[in-house]
Amino acid sequence: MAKRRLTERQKERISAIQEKRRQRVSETDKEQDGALGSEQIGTIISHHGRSVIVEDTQSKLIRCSVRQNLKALVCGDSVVWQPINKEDGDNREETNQQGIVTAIQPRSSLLARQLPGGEIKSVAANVDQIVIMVATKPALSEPLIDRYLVNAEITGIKPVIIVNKIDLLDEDGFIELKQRMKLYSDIGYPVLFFSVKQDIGINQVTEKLNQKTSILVGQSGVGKSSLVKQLLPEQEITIGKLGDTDLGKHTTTTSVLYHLPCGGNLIDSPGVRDFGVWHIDKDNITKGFVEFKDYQGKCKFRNCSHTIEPECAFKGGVESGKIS
Ligand SMILES: Nc1nc2c(ncn2[C@@H]2O[C@H](COP(=O)(O)OP(=O)(O)OP(=O)(O)O)[C@@H](O)[C@H]2O)c(=O)[nH]1
Ligand SMILES: [Mg+2]
Ligand SMILES: [Zn+2]
Repeated sequence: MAKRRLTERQKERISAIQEKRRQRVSETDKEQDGALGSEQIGTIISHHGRSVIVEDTQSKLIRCSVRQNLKALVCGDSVVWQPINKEDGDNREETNQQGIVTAIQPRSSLLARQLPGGEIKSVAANVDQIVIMVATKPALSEPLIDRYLVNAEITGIKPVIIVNKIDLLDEDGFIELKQRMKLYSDIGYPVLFFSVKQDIGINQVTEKLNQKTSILVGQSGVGKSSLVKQLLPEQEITIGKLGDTDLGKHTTTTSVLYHLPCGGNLIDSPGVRDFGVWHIDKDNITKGFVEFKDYQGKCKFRNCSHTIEPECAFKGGVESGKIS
């Protein structure tokens, strides 16, 4: 589609309209302020359309709406919120709204992904670790693991790979799987073999989750919620059914942050088909592959595309078996 050029006049008109809208929003916000209690700190536990569940410092859950001028909040965000003081005849009980989020605290990290339409969607904030869950069913895909890893490296969040459902493999199948996953352990990523069904590997998993805030990501049906349920049997968590198609059914529809008994937090997230890297430019994608690090800047040509150029360090790395 050809880009439409806006004239200066049109631009001025648009920004005047936007400014007016901003003023209107802040006036409604001010009107509400009279009914608000004092400012408090909380954490976003989950997100439901325009409202969020905030956990206060006493572990109480409060349903809050979000000030319109704030950017999109995500699970794990630390926020400032104010309780709504109820007056007689107030029918807010029906909406169950108990507070308003008025500010976001600075984020230590933000995981985002690109939607198929191109839009960048924030996934979770303030996480220390990305737990990439894959399984023997739905089938394991290295390109998908790679895209998760690139996203993790670019965001600066440490990844861990969990391979679930090893109960479905026979001995030879397990040997083959371990060989495939060696690709990742060889370049420094922790790989844990696991089965929720047969209770294999849970100790190593808890050890990794201990005292950290982690987000569980991976395709639908790999068993993310099943792991959460195993760690928190008391919690009401819906587990999906695997159909004949071998694909999950997108059982989890919204991210939720859970507190772990071992200390730390675990965010369960909805399964996604893909975790696109299209929003990351070529140089940064290259940096997202840790095994390229030693070869960066060592090609004969400074602008080497690592495809057809002679004396390409990357291709040398592949030939010597150091890069897969
Ligand atoms: N055989 C086997 N099945 C498992 C294991 N873990 C989970 N499952 C099954 O896998 C299916 C999907 O599990 P969920 O935990 O709902 O998967 P999910 O990753 O949360 O899926 P979404 O919420 O859709 O993203 C369920 O039928 C589980 O019973 C396992 O270790 N072995
Ligand atoms: Mg789930
Ligand atoms: Zn090169």
